[in-house]
Amino acid sequence: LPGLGAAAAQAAPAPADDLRAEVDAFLKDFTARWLPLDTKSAEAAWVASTDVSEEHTQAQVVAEQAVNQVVGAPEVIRDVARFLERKADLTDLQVRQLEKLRLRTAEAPGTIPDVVKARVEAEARQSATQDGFTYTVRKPDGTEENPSANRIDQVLLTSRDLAERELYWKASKEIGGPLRDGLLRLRELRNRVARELGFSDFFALQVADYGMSVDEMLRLCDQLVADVMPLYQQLHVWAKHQLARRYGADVPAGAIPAHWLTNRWGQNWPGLVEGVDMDAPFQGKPKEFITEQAERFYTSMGFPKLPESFWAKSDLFPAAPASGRKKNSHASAWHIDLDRDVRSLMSVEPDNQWFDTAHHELGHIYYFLSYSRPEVPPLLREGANRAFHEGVGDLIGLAAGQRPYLKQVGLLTPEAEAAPATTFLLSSALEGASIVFLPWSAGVMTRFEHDFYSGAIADDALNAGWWARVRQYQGIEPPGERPETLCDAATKTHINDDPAQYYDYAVGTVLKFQLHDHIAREILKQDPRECNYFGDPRVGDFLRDILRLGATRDWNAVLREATGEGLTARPLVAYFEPLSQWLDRENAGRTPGWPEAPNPS
Ligand code: X8Z
Ligand code: ZN
Repeated sequence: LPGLGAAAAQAAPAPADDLRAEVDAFLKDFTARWLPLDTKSAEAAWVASTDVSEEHTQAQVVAEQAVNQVVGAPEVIRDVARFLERKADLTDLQVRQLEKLRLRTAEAPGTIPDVVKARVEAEARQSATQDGFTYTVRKPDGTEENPSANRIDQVLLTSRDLAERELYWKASKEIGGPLRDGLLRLRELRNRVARELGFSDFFALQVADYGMSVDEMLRLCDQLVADVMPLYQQLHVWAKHQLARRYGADVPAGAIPAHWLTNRWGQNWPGLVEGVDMDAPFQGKPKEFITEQAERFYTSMGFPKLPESFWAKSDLFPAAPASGRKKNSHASAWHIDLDRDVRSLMSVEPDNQWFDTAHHELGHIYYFLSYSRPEVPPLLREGANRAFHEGVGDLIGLAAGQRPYLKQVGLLTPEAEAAPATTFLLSSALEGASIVFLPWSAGVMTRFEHDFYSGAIADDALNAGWWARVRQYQGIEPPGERPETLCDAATKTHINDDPAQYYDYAVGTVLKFQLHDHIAREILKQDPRECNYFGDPRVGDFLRDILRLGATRDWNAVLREATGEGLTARPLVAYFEPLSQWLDRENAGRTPGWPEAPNPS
C-alpha cells in the first residue's frame, strides 16, 4: 500500500506553484551553463569573421560544439517539451523563454550529435570560403585586378562603360562556384537538424520565431510584393530608360540586364537620379566621421554614448590590402556577451551607402544595449521579432536621410537642397530598403530559399531556379547564360551565413515606415517626407519603450501599442504616393512590365 501511494503521488501533476518554481530553477541553471559558453562561441566567431584563417575556423568549431552540447542536450529538449505541455500553469515570461529555448535546441538537437557536429563544421567552412575569397577581374589588356567588394560596388555605382560593368559584375559572381557544393551540403544538414524536432524543413524552423506558419509568412510576403508592384513597375521602366541614356545603349525590351544596375543583385538602385549626388558631402571627411555621426543621431535623441569597448573592439574599416588579413565584407552587429560587449563589423568608406549602413548597424547595437537589463532574461535578449531588429536602425537611416536633418548638420549639397521634392522622393524609392528592395527581399530571396529548402529546386538547376525568380519578381536578367557550375544565389551573404531569414528585411522595411509615419505625424507633427528627429528626446523615449522590452512581449502587441495598428504597408505606400503621378508623366508612351511579371493589381 505505501508503494501504491507513492506511485499515485508521482503520477499526479505538480501543483502550479511547484511547477513554476521548478521552471525557474531550470531556466536559472540552464542560463548559468549556457551564457558563458555562448559568449566564448560568439567571441570565436568574431575572430573567425574578422581574421579568416584555418586556426580561427577550427577554434570557432570547437567553441560552437561546446555551446551546442549544453543547448541541445537531450535532457534540455525533454524538459522544455514537458514544461511547455503545461503552458497554462506558467507565467508569460517563463513560456516565452521556453519557446525561445525550444527553437535553440532545434538548431542543434543532441539526439543526432553527428549531424549537429557536421553542420557546425560545414557552416564554419562555408563562412571561411566566403570571407576568404579573392575576386579577380581580368582586363582586356591582359592585366588582372583583385578588387575588394567595396571596389566592385563602386564600379557598378559609377561606371558608364557597359563592357567594364559586365566584367566586374561577372567577377562578383565567381565566388558562387566555390560555395555551391557547400551550400547543397548545408541544405541537407540544416534540414536534417530542423526535422529532428518536427519542423517540416529549415525554412519552417526560421519562420517559427515569428509565431507564424510558413504559409502565413509566404502570404504576407506575396502581399508586400503586390502592394508595391504597381510603383515598382513604374520605377523599372523609368530606370531602364534612364540607364539606356546614361550608357548610350538601346532601351531593353523587357527585363533589365543585371550588369546595368548599380548594385550587384539589383536589390536597390542607388545613384540613378541625376543632380542628387549624395556621396559628395562625405568625401574628404575623416574615416571615423560616418560612425560617429550615426552615434550622434542616437545620442541626440537621448540614447547613451556607445561604450568605450565598442570603439576599442569593433572592426569598422576595410582591412589594409598589404596586411593580407581577410575579413567578412558585409556589415554586421554583434552582441558578444548579451550584455555590454557590443561590436560592429563593417568596411566603412566615406559615402552615402555606408552612412545609411552605419545607422542600420547602430540600430542593432542600441537595441542590444536597451534590452540588456536585469528585467529581461538573457534568453529573451532579442528583438520583438527579427524584423524589429532590422527595422530600427533602418528607421534611423531613413531619418538621417531627410533633408531638414542633412541641412542642419551640413551634409546636404546645394543641388540636393534645390531638387524638387519628387526628385528626392524618387531617389528614396530606389535606394536603401524601400520600394525597389521589396520584390527582391519579399520575392526573390524569400521564394528562392523557401523553394530551396523544401526541395522544389533541383541540385543541377540552382542558377536556373534563381534567375527564374529574379526575372519574375525583379524584371532583371543576366548578361548571357549562367552556368550551373556557378551558384549566383550563393553570392549573396545571407544565403550562406544568415539563411532562410531574408523576409526579416522585408517585414523590417514595412515596420520602418509604420514607425516613421507614427513618429513624424503623431510625435513631431511634421511631414513624414521632410522631418527631423535629431535632438528630439520624445522620439528617443518612444523608441526606447519598444527596444527595452526585447522579446518579453508578443511582437504584434508591441506594434499595436506603439502605433495603434497591426502590420501594414499602408504608410510605406502612402509615403511614395506623390511619386506615382510624377512617374506616370515621365513614362508617358513607355510600356511598363516584362514578360512573366507578377500581376500588378
Ligand atoms: O544585411 C544587411 C545589414 C546587416 S543585418 C547590412 N542588410 C540587407 C542586405 O545588405 O542585403 C540591410 C538591408 C538588407
Ligand atoms: Zn541588420
